[in-house]
Amino acid sequence: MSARLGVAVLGTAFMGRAHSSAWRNVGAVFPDTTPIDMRVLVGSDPDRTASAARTLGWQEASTDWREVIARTDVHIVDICTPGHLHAEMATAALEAGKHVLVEKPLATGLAEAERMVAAAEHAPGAAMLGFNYRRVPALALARRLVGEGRIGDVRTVRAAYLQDWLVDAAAPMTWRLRAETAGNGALGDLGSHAIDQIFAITGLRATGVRGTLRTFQRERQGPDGLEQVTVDDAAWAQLDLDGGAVASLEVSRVATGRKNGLSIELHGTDGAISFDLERLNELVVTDGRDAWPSRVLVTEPTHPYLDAWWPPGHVLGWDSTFTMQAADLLRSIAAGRAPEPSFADGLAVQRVLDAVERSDAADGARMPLDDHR
Ligand code: SOE
Repeated sequence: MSARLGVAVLGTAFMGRAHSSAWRNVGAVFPDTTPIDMRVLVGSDPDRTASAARTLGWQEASTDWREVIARTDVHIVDICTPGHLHAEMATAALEAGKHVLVEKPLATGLAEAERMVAAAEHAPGAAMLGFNYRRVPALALARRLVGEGRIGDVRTVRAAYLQDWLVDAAAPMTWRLRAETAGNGALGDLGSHAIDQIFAITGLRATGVRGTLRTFQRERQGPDGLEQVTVDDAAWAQLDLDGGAVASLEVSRVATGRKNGLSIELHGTDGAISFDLERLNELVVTDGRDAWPSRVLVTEPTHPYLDAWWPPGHVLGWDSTFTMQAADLLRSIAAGRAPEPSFADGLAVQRVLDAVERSDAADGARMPLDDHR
C-alpha cells in the first residue's frame, strides 16, 4: 500500500457535500484503496467554509484555492465548483502535479474543454471527470451486458433526465441559470449525464446531432432584482450514433413531479435493457428477442462494485456512487492507469452539447460530428 494521499475539495455546496461524504467513507467500504487524509475544504465564504469543514469531516478550511493546490500535503484536488471555474482550477492543479477529479460537465464550452484535455495529456497526475452515474452498479452491469453482446446490436436508445425544481416561478436566480457560469442549463447539467451513459453503455459515439432548447421562464429574482435566465430549462436531441443506431434525449428542470428521474432504455437486435434512477438497484432485462422483460435486483456480489458493500438484497443509494467514484480514482492512481471517465470522454459529451446549441440556433438542422474521436 502506498503512502497516504491528502485530498482537498474545492466547493462547499451540494456536490462539495456529496464528494466529502465519499472521501469520508471510501476507506471503510474499499479497504484495498490507498488511505487518504481529508486535508482541506475550500469555499468562498470564510465562516460558512469553516462550519462546513467541521460538519463534513475536514481537517482545515480555506478560501484560497491557489494556496491549497500549492501545498505538498495535498495530492488530490477534487473540483466541485460552478462550471466556469473548472478549467482554471483543473489546469492549475494538473500543472502543480496533482491528481484531479472534476464534477461534470467538464467545462462551460468547447474551447475550455479542449484546453483541459490538453492539460490532462501533458500532466503527470490522473485526471478524472465526475460522471458519478457510471458507478451505479445497475448501469455498470448494463454496460457489461451490452459489451458482452447480450442484447445484440443496439439500434435505438431513449434517454431522459427530468427534474422539476424550476417549475416554481419563485425559484431564485442561481449560477446554474447563467450561461457565463454554467455554460448550459438542463442540457449541460442533466444532459451531460445522459449522453455520457449513452456513450459508455453502447461504446458508440455521435456522428450527428439535432436539437431543440426551450427557456419557459426568462426572468428570475436575483440578489439585486430581476435577472435574465440565459440557459435552457429543457432540451431535446436526436443523436445519430456510429453504425446507424439512433438515440433520443430529453432533459428538463421543469418536468412537474419528477425530482431526479434519469431513465435509459436500449433496444438491440437480440434483447433490451432499461434503467430508472428512481429504482437504482434494478435493471430490467429482456434477454432474447421473444423473451419477457425480467427485473434483475443488482445487489449480488458478482455484480459491479457489490462485493465490497452489503449482503445480497441490501440496496444502495445515490450517495454511494460518489464513494465508488472515489475508490476508482484511488485505484487508477495506485495502478498508474488513466482513470475513467477521462477529460477526453467529457470533451466528447461537450461536443454534443455544443452541437445541440448550434442545431437549436439553426432551427433544428443536423450538425455533423465527425472529428470527435
Ligand atoms: C442538478 O439539480 C443536479 O444536482 C446535478 O447537477 C447533478 O449532477 C445530478 O446528479 C443531480 O442534479
